[in-house]
Amino acid sequence: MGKGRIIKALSGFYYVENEDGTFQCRGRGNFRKRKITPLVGDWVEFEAENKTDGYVLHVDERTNELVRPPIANVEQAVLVFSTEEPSFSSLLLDRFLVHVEANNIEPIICLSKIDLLEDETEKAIQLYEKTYREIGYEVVNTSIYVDETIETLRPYLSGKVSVFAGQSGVGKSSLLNALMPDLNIETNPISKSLGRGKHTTRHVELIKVENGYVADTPGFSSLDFNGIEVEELGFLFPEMRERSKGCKFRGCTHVNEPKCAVKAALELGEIAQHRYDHYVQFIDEIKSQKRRY
Ligand SMILES: Nc1nc2c(ncn2[C@@H]2O[C@H](COP(=O)(O)OP(=O)(O)O)[C@@H](O)[C@H]2O)c(=O)[nH]1
Ligand SMILES: [Mg+2]
Ligand SMILES: [Zn+2]
Repeated sequence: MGKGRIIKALSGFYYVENEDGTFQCRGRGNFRKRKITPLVGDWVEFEAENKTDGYVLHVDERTNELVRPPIANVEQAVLVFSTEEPSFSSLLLDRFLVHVEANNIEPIICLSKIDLLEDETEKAIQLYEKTYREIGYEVVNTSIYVDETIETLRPYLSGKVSVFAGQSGVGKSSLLNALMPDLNIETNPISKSLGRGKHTTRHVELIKVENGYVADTPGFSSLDFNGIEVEELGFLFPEMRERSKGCKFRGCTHVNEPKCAVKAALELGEIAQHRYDHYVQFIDEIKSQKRRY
């Protein structure tokens, strides 16, 4: 009997790693009947007489579980947003941040391709950086052509399980290659990546980096607000979460209620207007999603 973490799942096998090495295991016979599906990232109990004939006996409780990619116990998400090509979208960033917060995952905001940053957009980007830092988020700037920026990102991956998330073309795969040159993950020039579907078999795997792990597939394929309630949304914006204690009404949604501490902070400029606007937009989306089902 041993304890370990599943780092890869492929063709019915689970690859469990611990300090003694990696063990190829099958799921225990009754898992199927009990509807237990071990996931990459799971902590498990297993038994193995050798490195290739093990059995996963028990799956520990998960801190979270992503559906696509199927991976459990993710601790950190590196949210990659290019400053140019594609240009920076604070709306999309806020959407990602809400999902990360809802899943109990620590975000790192990575502003990529800073070598392409134009003078006209630089000011705006710096202002965003300041806003997000003040909220309490970590922000790093990267360019795959500037080694020092890659080295600033590296320590953040230490000792954690991370996923890289973000729009297609922002440079996720390129960043992973820059961090771990042996990986050779395929990257796509933007113009060619559109349209043609690739038919490579995908499996999820955790790759060791900086005594942590990185999932080699992008996290969060779906960004709808399924499962997030209107009353909950304010708690997923850290700058609102703190201030909502000062609202007159319990369960204040910070939209039309009087004596709202969040709106007061907005008036004072302590909460960024774009963050609040996106919050209101997400509230509307949640409400119209509810109406549809
Ligand atoms: N100028 C510049 N281009 C980059 C950078 N990182 C990635 N790219 C380019 O952006 C395109 C998309 O990169 P890729 O890593 O495939 O993005 P992904 O879809 O997020 O995995 C490729 O043509 C890369 O060469 C960067 O830091 N600077
Ligand atoms: Mg990629
Ligand atoms: Zn309020």
